[in-house]
Amino acid sequence: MDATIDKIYAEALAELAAAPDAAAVQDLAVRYLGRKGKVTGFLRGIAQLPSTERAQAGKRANEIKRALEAEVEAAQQRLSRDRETVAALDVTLPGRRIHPGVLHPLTQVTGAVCDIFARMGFSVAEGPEVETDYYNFEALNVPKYHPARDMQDTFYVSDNIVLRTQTSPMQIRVMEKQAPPVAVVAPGKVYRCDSDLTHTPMFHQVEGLLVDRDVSFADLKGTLTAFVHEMFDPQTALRFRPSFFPFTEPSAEVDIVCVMCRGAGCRVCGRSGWLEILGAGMVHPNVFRSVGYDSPQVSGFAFGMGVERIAMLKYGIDDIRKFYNNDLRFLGQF
Ligand code: 2NL
Repeated sequence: MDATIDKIYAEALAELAAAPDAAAVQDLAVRYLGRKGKVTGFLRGIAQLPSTERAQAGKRANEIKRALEAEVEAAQQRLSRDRETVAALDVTLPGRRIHPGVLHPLTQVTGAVCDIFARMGFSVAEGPEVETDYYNFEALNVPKYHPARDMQDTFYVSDNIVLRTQTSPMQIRVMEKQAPPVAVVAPGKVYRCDSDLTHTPMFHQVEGLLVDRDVSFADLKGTLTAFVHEMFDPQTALRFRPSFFPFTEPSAEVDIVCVMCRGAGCRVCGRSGWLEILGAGMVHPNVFRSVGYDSPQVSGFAFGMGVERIAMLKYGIDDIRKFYNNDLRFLGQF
């Protein structure tokens, strides 16, 4: 007799495992545990059994009834949970696009310039954008009457305080703290009262300074040639033109062959075939005097370049304002 109830139980479990949905489980519960169900029928039949078998069969049948009820309950819960999950997860929806950020092109170019000089042994120094008249002009041999000091060209915070017009003040600070040899680049924001197609009141600069015994103009030429060949094409031709800065003597401006026309002459280079990319020279003895360096004993070169200009030439960008519009279609290209 026990064999029969165990068979019913095995049959019910097999059907339960195969039940595709909650309705099938409900149907199964009725057929086995309902008033006319197989398990209920078996329990009723126990009364007809010989009295010796009754207790044993009743005990077993009740165990199985409770076990099957628990299995049915568990199956119903599992199926209703699955249904909720399906409702919450629509696998046909398109995925959400992830927009990984990129560094601003000017940040990238500033980093690339500093990296090239770092590989040549320069360290990197950053400092304040608000400076005293002394660090921005006086220590750099910029005389009182020089046009760069004019209100038209410089943002004055007060009589003595300016927004730095170049990052050289940082290099003055380095020389004040450190005895030669010195090899440093100073990247950062600078400010000039100027605004048109190629000028913005705030722009970015990288300046460089190298001081040691016996530093010559040839060292300057070699260092800047290596820089240009790393930053642009290794074949890029460059030339040094005589120029003037109060803080260097002699001074030069450096041109590279036009990246657009390769020297033939075009709109970008004003038909000259050359593009100016930086200014440089041998550090003026008066600058060394300001920081207490022994001028004939040490010599050095310095240079300064506009990051916007380098980036415009490198990427062929025609309008400086594109760097500041924050148009992601532009910024996302770098
Ligand atoms: C330019 C030219 C230049 C320097 C910057 C410098 C710094 C020290 C001493 C001497 Cl501490 N010179 N800097 C020298 C020559 C040119 O910048 O056209 N910048 C955009």
